[in-house]
Amino acid sequence: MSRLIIISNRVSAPKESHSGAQGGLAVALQAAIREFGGIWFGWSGETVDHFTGHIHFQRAQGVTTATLDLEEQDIEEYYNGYANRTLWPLFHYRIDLAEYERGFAGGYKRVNERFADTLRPLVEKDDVLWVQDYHMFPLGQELRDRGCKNRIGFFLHIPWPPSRLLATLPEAEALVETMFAYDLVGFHTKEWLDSFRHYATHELGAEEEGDALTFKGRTLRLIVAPIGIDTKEFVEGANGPKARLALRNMRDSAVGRDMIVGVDRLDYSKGLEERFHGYERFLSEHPEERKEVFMLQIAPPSRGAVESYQKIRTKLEGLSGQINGAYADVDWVPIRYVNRGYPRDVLAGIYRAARIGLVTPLRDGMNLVAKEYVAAQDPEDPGVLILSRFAGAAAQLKEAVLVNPFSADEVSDAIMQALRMDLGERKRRWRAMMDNIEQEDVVWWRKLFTDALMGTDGSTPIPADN
Ligand code: GDG
Repeated sequence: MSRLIIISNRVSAPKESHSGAQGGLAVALQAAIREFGGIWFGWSGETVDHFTGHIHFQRAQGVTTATLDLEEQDIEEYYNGYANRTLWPLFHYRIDLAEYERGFAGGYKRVNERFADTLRPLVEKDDVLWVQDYHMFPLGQELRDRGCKNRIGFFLHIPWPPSRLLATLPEAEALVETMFAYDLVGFHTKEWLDSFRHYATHELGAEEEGDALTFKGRTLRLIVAPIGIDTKEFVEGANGPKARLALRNMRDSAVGRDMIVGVDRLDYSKGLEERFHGYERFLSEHPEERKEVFMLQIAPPSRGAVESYQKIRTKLEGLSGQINGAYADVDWVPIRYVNRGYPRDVLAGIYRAARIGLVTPLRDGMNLVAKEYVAAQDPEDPGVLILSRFAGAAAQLKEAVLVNPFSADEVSDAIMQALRMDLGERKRRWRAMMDNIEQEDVVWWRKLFTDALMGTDGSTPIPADN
């Protein structure tokens, strides 16, 4: 059997098992490494003065991780720079925020070369490699340039932008060309896959045949593989003691009011500003509802070294203050805005306490919060998910109340619709969404991809050195 080598920017080693400490993706990838043997390879999170290529090996609970330290300049140019100031905004359709700097592009290439240089000697003949996400687009090509003939797959966790937007990136053509180093490329939705295919065929001139694309003699296969959550673990967590305690505390503090919850990394792609405006529209249009509801927005800060993240943070602080200033009363505050993270099982209890899950990204590869909110609900009295049409999750969770997150009116109407929804309809919609979340969980996703990559899904196997 082939070993599986997973490569991503950051690596998650298994932690001592106390429930809900780790996200579903980390657990699923660790399980894959346990099943196939192999390594999880990536950046250690540490910086050093001079890059040495020294690899830190660790083994915990049957999972080997191999990590590298990078230089401060690497992190500035590759991580804070090209990954999070160039690619992230562009791939979330925000070319107004995307910064195109040669220095970033250079640092990004250098780090991918460093990854390839250090990883190459670890790769054995029959290993299968799986590269994760936008930090590592050119890694496959760098490995091929170093003689690596193994099967290599790539999965993109964020959207793929329309060709006309991607074309604004100076390195667009070169970047897409390097994708042909992979044997298999996966996306969360058909929409993202189609955008990639459009660029490859229309701008690059790749040939299309079924789910395969060929360019300059190399063929890659495309696959839609929507990621799920660790549903069983999450439902168990939601029924566990910590979640129950959190649920009780939330209910006590809600004093009979309906809670609307949002949980997001503090990121402009998550549509928090627009969400606040939508909620404000609801408050202004329905004065009779004001003290009947409140919104809890949990938003742990992320990528604080990047200016656009500092700006969105300041903006949201101002906006939540403004809304609270305009509407609050001595015994009621409309928005509880919290800039910190909570343990997963506490989150589960909070989700369950909420009558409405408000998930309104402007653009999102998938969005796991939407799935977690549904999974945490009480089957006998489930809450309502309001979900952006522009999240990848909308392709699966069709029974959510789907909204255009840019429209304050639609968000406001959806809140009203959710508050009025009777138990029968809430249960029917919840059951339909839960069926999907149970079937297409994170293990299903992982198998879908690795089976396709290893050729064990009944599709024509990809020749190892095509
Ligand atoms: C990228 C793509 C895609 C949030 N606050 C806390 C906390 N979280 C957890 C959530 C959820 C995760 O973080 C966020 O996942 P998302 O999917 O919503 O978003 P991204 O971080 O942007 O992830 C996305 C994903 O990759 C997977 O492919 O779905 O589209 O952008 O699990 O629960 N967790 C804890 N405390 C918090 O306060 N413990």
